[in-house]
Amino acid sequence: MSRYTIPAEPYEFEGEGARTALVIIDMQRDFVEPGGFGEALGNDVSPLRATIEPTRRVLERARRLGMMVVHTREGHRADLTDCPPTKIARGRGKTRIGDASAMGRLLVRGEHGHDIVPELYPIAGEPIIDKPGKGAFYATDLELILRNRGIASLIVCGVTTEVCVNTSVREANDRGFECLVLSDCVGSYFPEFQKAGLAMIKAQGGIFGWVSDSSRVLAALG
Ligand code: TIU
Repeated sequence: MSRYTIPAEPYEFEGEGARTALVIIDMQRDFVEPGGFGEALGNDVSPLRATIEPTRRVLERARRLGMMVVHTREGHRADLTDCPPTKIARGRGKTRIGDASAMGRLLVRGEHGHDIVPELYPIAGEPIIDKPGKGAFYATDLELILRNRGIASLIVCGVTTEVCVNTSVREANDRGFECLVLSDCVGSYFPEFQKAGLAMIKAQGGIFGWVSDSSRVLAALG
C-alpha cells in the first residue's frame, strides 16, 4: 500500500499505508451486548451495535491491504490489583467491576464479556492491547508496538466515542500520531456525546485529528 488521501474534516487525511494502523477500541461484549458492564452503568447498549458492520467492512479492507491492525480491550486482572478502587466505587452502582454477570465477571480479563465480539475478532498477527484505563496508551505497550512498526497514522474505530475513543485519540495526538476517526465506526450511549465527541476532535483545524466515515475510507483505499 502506498500513499492515500481520504476525504475528511476539517480537510483531507493523508498518509502512507505501510505507516498506518487500524486501531479498534474496546469492541467487547461488555460494552455492546446486554448484560455487560455498559448496561451495569445504566446504559442502553443498542446504539453501539450499529458500529459493528461498518467497522467489519473497514477491518476486512485493512486486512486485505496488509495494513497493521491493533485491537484494544478495557479490563482488569482477576484479582483487580490493576483497577483503581476509585474506578470500582464510581457511580455507586449495584453491579461493579469484578462482579458476576451472565457473561462472567464484569470487565475482567479472560471472561466471556471482556472479549471482543465475534464479527471483529482478531486474527493471528493482530496485537491485542489489554488496557486498565480508558486511554489505550496508559500503562500499555501500544506506543512501543506502533513505533517498532514505524506507524505514524491511526484510523480509529470503536467504543465509546467520548470515553475510550476520545481519551485514546488525545493520548495518540500528544505522542505525534495523526488520527482519523470514522464517525459510523465509533459509537456512544448518548447521541449528544457522539456529536460532541466527534466535533471536539476536528474543531480548531483538527486539534486532535480528523473525522471521516467508512464509505469515504473504503472508496479512498480502493
Ligand atoms: N471503552 C469505553 O469507552 N469504556 C467505557 O467505560 N465507556 C463508557 O462510555 N462508559
